[in-house]
Amino acid sequence: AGAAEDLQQRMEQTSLDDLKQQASRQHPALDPMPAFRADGVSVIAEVKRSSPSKGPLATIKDPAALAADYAAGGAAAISVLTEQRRFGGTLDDLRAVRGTVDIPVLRKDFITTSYQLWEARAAGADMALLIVAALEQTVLESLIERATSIGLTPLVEVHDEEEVDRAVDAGATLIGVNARNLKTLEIDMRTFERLSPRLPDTVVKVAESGVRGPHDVIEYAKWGAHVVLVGETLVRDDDPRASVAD
Ligand code: IGP
Repeated sequence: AGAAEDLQQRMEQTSLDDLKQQASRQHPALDPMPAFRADGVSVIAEVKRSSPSKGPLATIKDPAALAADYAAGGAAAISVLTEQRRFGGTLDDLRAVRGTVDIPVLRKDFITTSYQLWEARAAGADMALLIVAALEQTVLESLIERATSIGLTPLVEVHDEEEVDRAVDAGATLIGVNARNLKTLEIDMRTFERLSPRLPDTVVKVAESGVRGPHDVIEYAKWGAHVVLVGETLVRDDDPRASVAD
């Protein structure tokens, strides 16, 4: 059994109509873009229990408390991994975080269907991740449109030149360059340096993965990042609140 079966099971349990009902009871989605476009580099702080490369990263007893720490440290948004099999996350984690913070929340998962976008909004997410490498162009386009019509801001993830062009062509305005190669899981921050000039000035640029401390944030900012997304370093931190503030 894999992620596809998990999704299948959720679809049997909760109809699309039910999700739409739940979504209509949520507060309207928050728009992260004004904060991202403001001066200075913004931080998206991630709730990440495990990773496929390293296994369990930290015992997160209370995702909501961790997210509250991130927010108190000045995070512009919270990312919640909701993928169960490789990252140990759930939509319940996202719901818990949503109930606690009043900044935008990103659903970080392998989203391939509009059902998953509705799940995200029904759980209270404001943003959803779309990974270009996992989606055909027509599907990418329709998911960007659908996300936007639901009120979600799509964060469109790329890893090479061709994917940058596909993201831009599909109309993405928030684009994340993942320094981690999803096939080899190796991290190379210079992927962002290389791809950043290829992104139009109108796009908000997010540098994803590989941040070990303030020095790396400064490096990404120097290369043109408006936003950095930090997971492992923060979940392992004894004082994530102070580290976000740094
Ligand atoms: C965070 P890191 O190196 O700070 O833990 O990385 C984030 O970029 C990473 O979790 C991530 C990810 C993804 C996870 C980026 N894109 C896609 C799962 C799926």
